[in-house]
Amino acid sequence: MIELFAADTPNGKKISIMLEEIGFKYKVTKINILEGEQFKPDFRKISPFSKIPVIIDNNNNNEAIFESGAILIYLGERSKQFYDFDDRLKINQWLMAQMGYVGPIIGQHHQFHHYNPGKSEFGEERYFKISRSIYKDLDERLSYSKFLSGSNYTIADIATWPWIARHEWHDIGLKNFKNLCRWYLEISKREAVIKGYDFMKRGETIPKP
Ligand SMILES: N[C@@H](CCC(=O)N[C@@H](CS)C(=O)NCC(=O)O)C(=O)O
Repeated sequence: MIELFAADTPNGKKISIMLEEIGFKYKVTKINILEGEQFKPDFRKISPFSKIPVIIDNNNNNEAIFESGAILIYLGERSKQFYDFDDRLKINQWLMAQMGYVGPIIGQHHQFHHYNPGKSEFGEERYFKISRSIYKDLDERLSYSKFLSGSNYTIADIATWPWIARHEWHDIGLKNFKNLCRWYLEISKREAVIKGYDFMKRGETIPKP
């Protein structure tokens, strides 16, 4: 059994989707980040930066793992799924690009454009512009590659997809990016993605482009 500590955010959904994909049994412990539960001393013992997601693997000496990219690699290695050893070099690049660029930039776009509009013209413009170029760059990649790291669906797609699933907040127009849209819709149809998307069991459905 895996215990998943998460909130209902793109970083949380990465892990619920992966757990659904690999078919590992898991239970969700909700961390209410709006009420500051991430700062409680017990949670900080397993999450040094007070962030979700974190997992504890009861089948591996209760190992606790933080950072969504590290968790995806761990689960990929444990399950031998979606993280093919021979494709590691490519998968790692697309995974790290998500962790270090796509997620943090779109996260800032959420902050300035969605949550706090009107507070900083500079912040709004900057992250809108870079998020738009992320859509464009992903679209270009997907014009000649079926999935991000190549012809197979991998943890790089699992890490990136939940961020694009927030496309309604972005106001960039997913529909205008034909290849990104194709990739998004193809992944949206997967049973594990549909289930993992609604891991908080609130009846959430995947937003259409
Ligand atoms: N690089 C981290 C980022 C995690 C992260 O930023 N989590 C957010 C929710 S999506 C969080 O816990 N925020 C609470 C806070 O910043 O206080 C990862 O990918 O796991």
